[in-house]
Amino acid sequence: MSTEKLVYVIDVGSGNLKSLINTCKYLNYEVTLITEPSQFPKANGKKTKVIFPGVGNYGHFVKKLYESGLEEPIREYIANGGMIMGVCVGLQTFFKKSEESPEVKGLNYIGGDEIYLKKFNDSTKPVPEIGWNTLYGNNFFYNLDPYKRYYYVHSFAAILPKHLEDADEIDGWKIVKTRYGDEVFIAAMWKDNVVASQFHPEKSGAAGLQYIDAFLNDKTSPFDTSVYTEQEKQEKSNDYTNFGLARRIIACLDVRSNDQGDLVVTKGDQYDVREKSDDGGDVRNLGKPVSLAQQYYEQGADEVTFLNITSFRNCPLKDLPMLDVLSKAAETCFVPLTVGGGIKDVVDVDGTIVRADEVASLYFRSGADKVSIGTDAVYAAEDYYKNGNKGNGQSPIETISKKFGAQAVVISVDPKRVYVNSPNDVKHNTIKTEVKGPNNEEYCWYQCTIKGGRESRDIGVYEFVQACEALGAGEILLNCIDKDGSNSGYDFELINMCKSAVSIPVIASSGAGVPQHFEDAFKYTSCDACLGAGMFHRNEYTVKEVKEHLVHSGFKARMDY
Ligand code: 1PR
Repeated sequence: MSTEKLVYVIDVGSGNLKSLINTCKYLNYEVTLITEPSQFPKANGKKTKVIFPGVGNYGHFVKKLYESGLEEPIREYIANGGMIMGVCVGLQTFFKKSEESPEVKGLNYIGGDEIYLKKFNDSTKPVPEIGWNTLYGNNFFYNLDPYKRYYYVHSFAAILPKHLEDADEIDGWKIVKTRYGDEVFIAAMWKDNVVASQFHPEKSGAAGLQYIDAFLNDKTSPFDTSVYTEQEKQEKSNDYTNFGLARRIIACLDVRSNDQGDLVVTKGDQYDVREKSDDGGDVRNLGKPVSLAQQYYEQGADEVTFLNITSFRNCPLKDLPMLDVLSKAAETCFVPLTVGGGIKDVVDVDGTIVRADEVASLYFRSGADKVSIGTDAVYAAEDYYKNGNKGNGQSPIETISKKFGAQAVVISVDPKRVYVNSPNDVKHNTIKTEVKGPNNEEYCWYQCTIKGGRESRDIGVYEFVQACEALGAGEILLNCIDKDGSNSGYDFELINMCKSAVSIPVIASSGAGVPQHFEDAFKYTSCDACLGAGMFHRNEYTVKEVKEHLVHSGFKARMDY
């Protein structure tokens, strides 16, 4: 094997490792993992390439770096001129400190006591920043492009003080910036043999692949933007109407075994996934999960979500069917992948208890970026209120969030609308609705269900999502059983109620039937992303058509795929 085609990847248990390995392999590079100092290569100028990926909690990550004895070898490698690329928390580690974990010391290559990792202001925008943002500045490098979008998922960033927002260089580092709402932060930085990005290039589609390829092949110049027409520049540029983020479109695959035992993508009407027939009907088969995921990636889906909808049935851990699906999909889909269904403490066939964070870890190691929790999140929220608005530290939300970061924990909620005559009739948060009930009721609340809508619980969505946010969730996937599979558009009242309850991002789901429904959701609610399923699986519309519709209607969408 020629040494030029080898890249080393530092492995301190980071969640995005598998995705980075996949991108390097896709770019025809062999990958060698570094888990201990002896495996560190000797710096040999441009010939040695090391990638330093990080995700999740800064303190947890940096502590693991020190514990594994890799801090000194990294410093030595850099001092000797070896090429290294930091990703996300990998970039953050080059700063002196982070508000996230003040007790932990970073490598301190840039920023000193003035620029370090600070939490975004969540009173002005959703935090974490999750989605596709642009870059700006006057000092681009490594094929980075101001007209492309890159994927971010983080609550902390090297936020620049106001007087430095126009800077293109700091402490001898070239910097490229990103604006998220009212704050500007360092998105990428380059000095000599070290380059790093806050965004995830391994999840940034073609734009991210170009950047990693440039690093691996020493193409230090910026992308040549003269290839764009003025109209293309206009369409691709950022107008900051959505804090800087493109309108995010997610394709969702509900996966289960059919009666023949094959794993298929299905889609229900109000969660009933069987064909209508007198004898019960077969499970609807709308395709194979991996090939559909690939198809949606190519159509420009900004994320793909897989839900194992029969996860309440117990299954030996090693046979978890979605592990293989994730692992294959992650080989060619370079956008964020979420997996849900069965993220809970499980008892394996031999009686061993496997904790939810270990189950989640199996998925992350297979290529998932986020896990979504349904049923167990409802139990956790109920316990939270019983416990005087406190977590017990043991729920899947808490354990996964602590280990992998809040951004990796999505809560998938399956609510049903319940009508009441007056807000005083129930203890739950109600709304005055424009869609009156069967007996002309003017109020409703949204009741949480578990086990795919099979069981209703005594907790409303408003209270539920607040508990989940407090326990450490990073995003809400807001389904709606009444609207699911109806092709009649999203439930705006539900979305607006949920948005008013939390400051974490909310994904609108259930009811999309035509591109106009996505536009309406972005127009009439402040949802952070829209998810669609049936209309894509039935080939009625492509993801690309939805995005073109949005752009035509004046919304910014990621079109560079
Ligand atoms: O409870 O943590 O094991 O997770 C189970 C997961 O499976 C939950 O996320 C739950 O929402 C999901 N689920 C369970 N049963 C069903 C079902 O359909 N019978 N699917 C189900 C829920 C919701 C969306 C759906 C949209 C958009 N699916 O993902 O695809 O409603 O559809 P549309 O655009 O066609 O209207 P746990």
